Amino acid sequence: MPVHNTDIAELFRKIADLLAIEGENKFRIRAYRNAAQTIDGLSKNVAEMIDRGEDLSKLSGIGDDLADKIETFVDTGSLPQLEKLEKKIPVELVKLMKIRGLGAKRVRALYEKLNIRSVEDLSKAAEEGEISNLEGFGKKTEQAIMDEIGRLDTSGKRTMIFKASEIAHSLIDYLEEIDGVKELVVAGSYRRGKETVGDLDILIVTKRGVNASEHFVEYEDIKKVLSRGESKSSVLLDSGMQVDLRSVPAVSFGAALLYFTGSKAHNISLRKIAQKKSWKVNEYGLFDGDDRIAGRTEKQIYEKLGLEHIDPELREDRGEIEAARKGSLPDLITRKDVRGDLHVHTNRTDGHYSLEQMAEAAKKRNLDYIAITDHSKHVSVTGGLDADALAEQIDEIEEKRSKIEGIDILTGIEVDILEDGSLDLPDEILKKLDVVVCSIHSKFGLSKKKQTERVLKAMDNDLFQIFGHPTGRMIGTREPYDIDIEKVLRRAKERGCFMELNAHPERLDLDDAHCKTAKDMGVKIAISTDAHHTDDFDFLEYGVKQARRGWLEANDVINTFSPKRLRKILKKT
Ligand code: DGT
Ligand code: CA
Ligand code: CA
Ligand code: ZN
Repeated sequence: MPVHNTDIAELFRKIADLLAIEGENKFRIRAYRNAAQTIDGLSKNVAEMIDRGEDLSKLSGIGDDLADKIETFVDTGSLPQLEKLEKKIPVELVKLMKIRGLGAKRVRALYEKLNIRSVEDLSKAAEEGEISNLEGFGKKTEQAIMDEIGRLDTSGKRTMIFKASEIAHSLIDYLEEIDGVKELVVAGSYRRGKETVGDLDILIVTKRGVNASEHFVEYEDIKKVLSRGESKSSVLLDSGMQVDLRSVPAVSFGAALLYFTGSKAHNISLRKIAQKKSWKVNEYGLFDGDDRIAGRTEKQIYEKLGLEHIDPELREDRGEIEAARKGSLPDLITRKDVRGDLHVHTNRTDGHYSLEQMAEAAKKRNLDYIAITDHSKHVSVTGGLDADALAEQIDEIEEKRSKIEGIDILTGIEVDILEDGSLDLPDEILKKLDVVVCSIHSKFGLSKKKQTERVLKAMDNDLFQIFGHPTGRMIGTREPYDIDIEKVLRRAKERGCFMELNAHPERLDLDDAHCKTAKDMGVKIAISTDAHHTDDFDFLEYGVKQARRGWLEANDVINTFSPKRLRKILKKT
């Protein structure tokens, strides 16, 4: 197994934590933490640097001693020093240090006085009121610990956006019943359209005298109320998702929305701009001394800071602030710009509906065209089509095309890219199609070099149009295969190929960062649903969100084009 930089950084953090619990001197502890930070920030793989004989002790914060330790760890997968520490101190204690409000000293006191070794021990002791009896801990600390444990329950577990969206919609419907609601918005990563969401951050503005919290904590899907108060309450839902509800006054609504939408990095950059003008920005407003100079809307605040309004999906501190200052923000694609879907399956392979049913469903979603792209024979479990079966399907489409009104049906295939980079069907049949999506469905384990070459070679075929779900990842369940996307993008640019942004919420592949890279390199994207079911066309919403996070405009996305323009750019020969 290759050692990743994150493994080494984590190792050093663990040692630092254990040393802290042991009561080691703070300089030694800091040395490990600094080293972890250095390694986290490196753009090169440390194990590979060792292979090349590079001197690690040249890195900032890494002396000879730590350089030796890294080599030992990379060579053997363990470190004697860590093993020794682990014998003295239960490693689970390190987890306790992650609980906000518990430093090394307190963790040690809890261990020595109450024999608390794990989060479970801690939770039990807190509930039984043992902690508030300890010297240096009070009732308040005990309550804070209980709240944090509730939070810990859910941390690490992220919810996919479509699930989060379902949860958020029901909750919003429920909260809208409150009398006197003036504003109700889900902020946080959800509003930024991230592919997964940690928790939901809801903001509410109501008429004076309304206590929204009271209603909130009565929601039926609540497993546990973590805290309740008039301005802020937190609950844990049965689904495991945490929700924070904050009541804010209308004069601060824009400021609160900006603050709780984040991202944190974006907020920090805004704060710096305010500071340069000797102003202060927080969740209550933008202040010049004690004067609130903006706060009601986000736009006001951006304006005062000399910035154009920035769409939530861009707020990741990836250059959007600079662009907003210069007036060069992208005009982000919207769902309305999307006119067609270029990756659709039918019951000829593993889809569940007929061509007509899929066409009807697409029409209902205001699409002007779809391409039927069933699997090719290599994916035999789906009943993938061979050349004859595909020829039959082409005939079927041509025959039915005139009968299905109001939507244009393109012929197509999702053809497998075989291990040697050839396509699973002969050129003669591929040539007859409007749309050729090429995908990998086998041999995910190839080395990065081989996997990349497989795709580059496939792109040499003039009939290769769109690279389907380019990294093969499934969020939370399957890592992407090892592939050099930048190389692939460069070849796509040279060869006039397009990249898919597969809108299936478990894929969202390409991801946001790769979409931006593609755009910067001048490679266009197809946002496709990979629909197997009539409802799947609704996935377009998530694809568009991801595209917006990747700075894409309508013109960067080929399925915003008219059928005529699309047919023209798809033809290379
Ligand atoms: P998540 O829930 O993990 O998917 O991600 P977010 O972005 O929703 O983060 P969350 O729920 O911890 O906080 C919501 C927003 O509140 C976050 O995007 C920015 C803001 N925020 C939270 N903590 C801080 C902080 O320490 N400093 C600043 N400047 N902003 C913060
Ligand atoms: Ca959140
Ligand atoms: Ca939150
Ligand atoms: Zn596929």
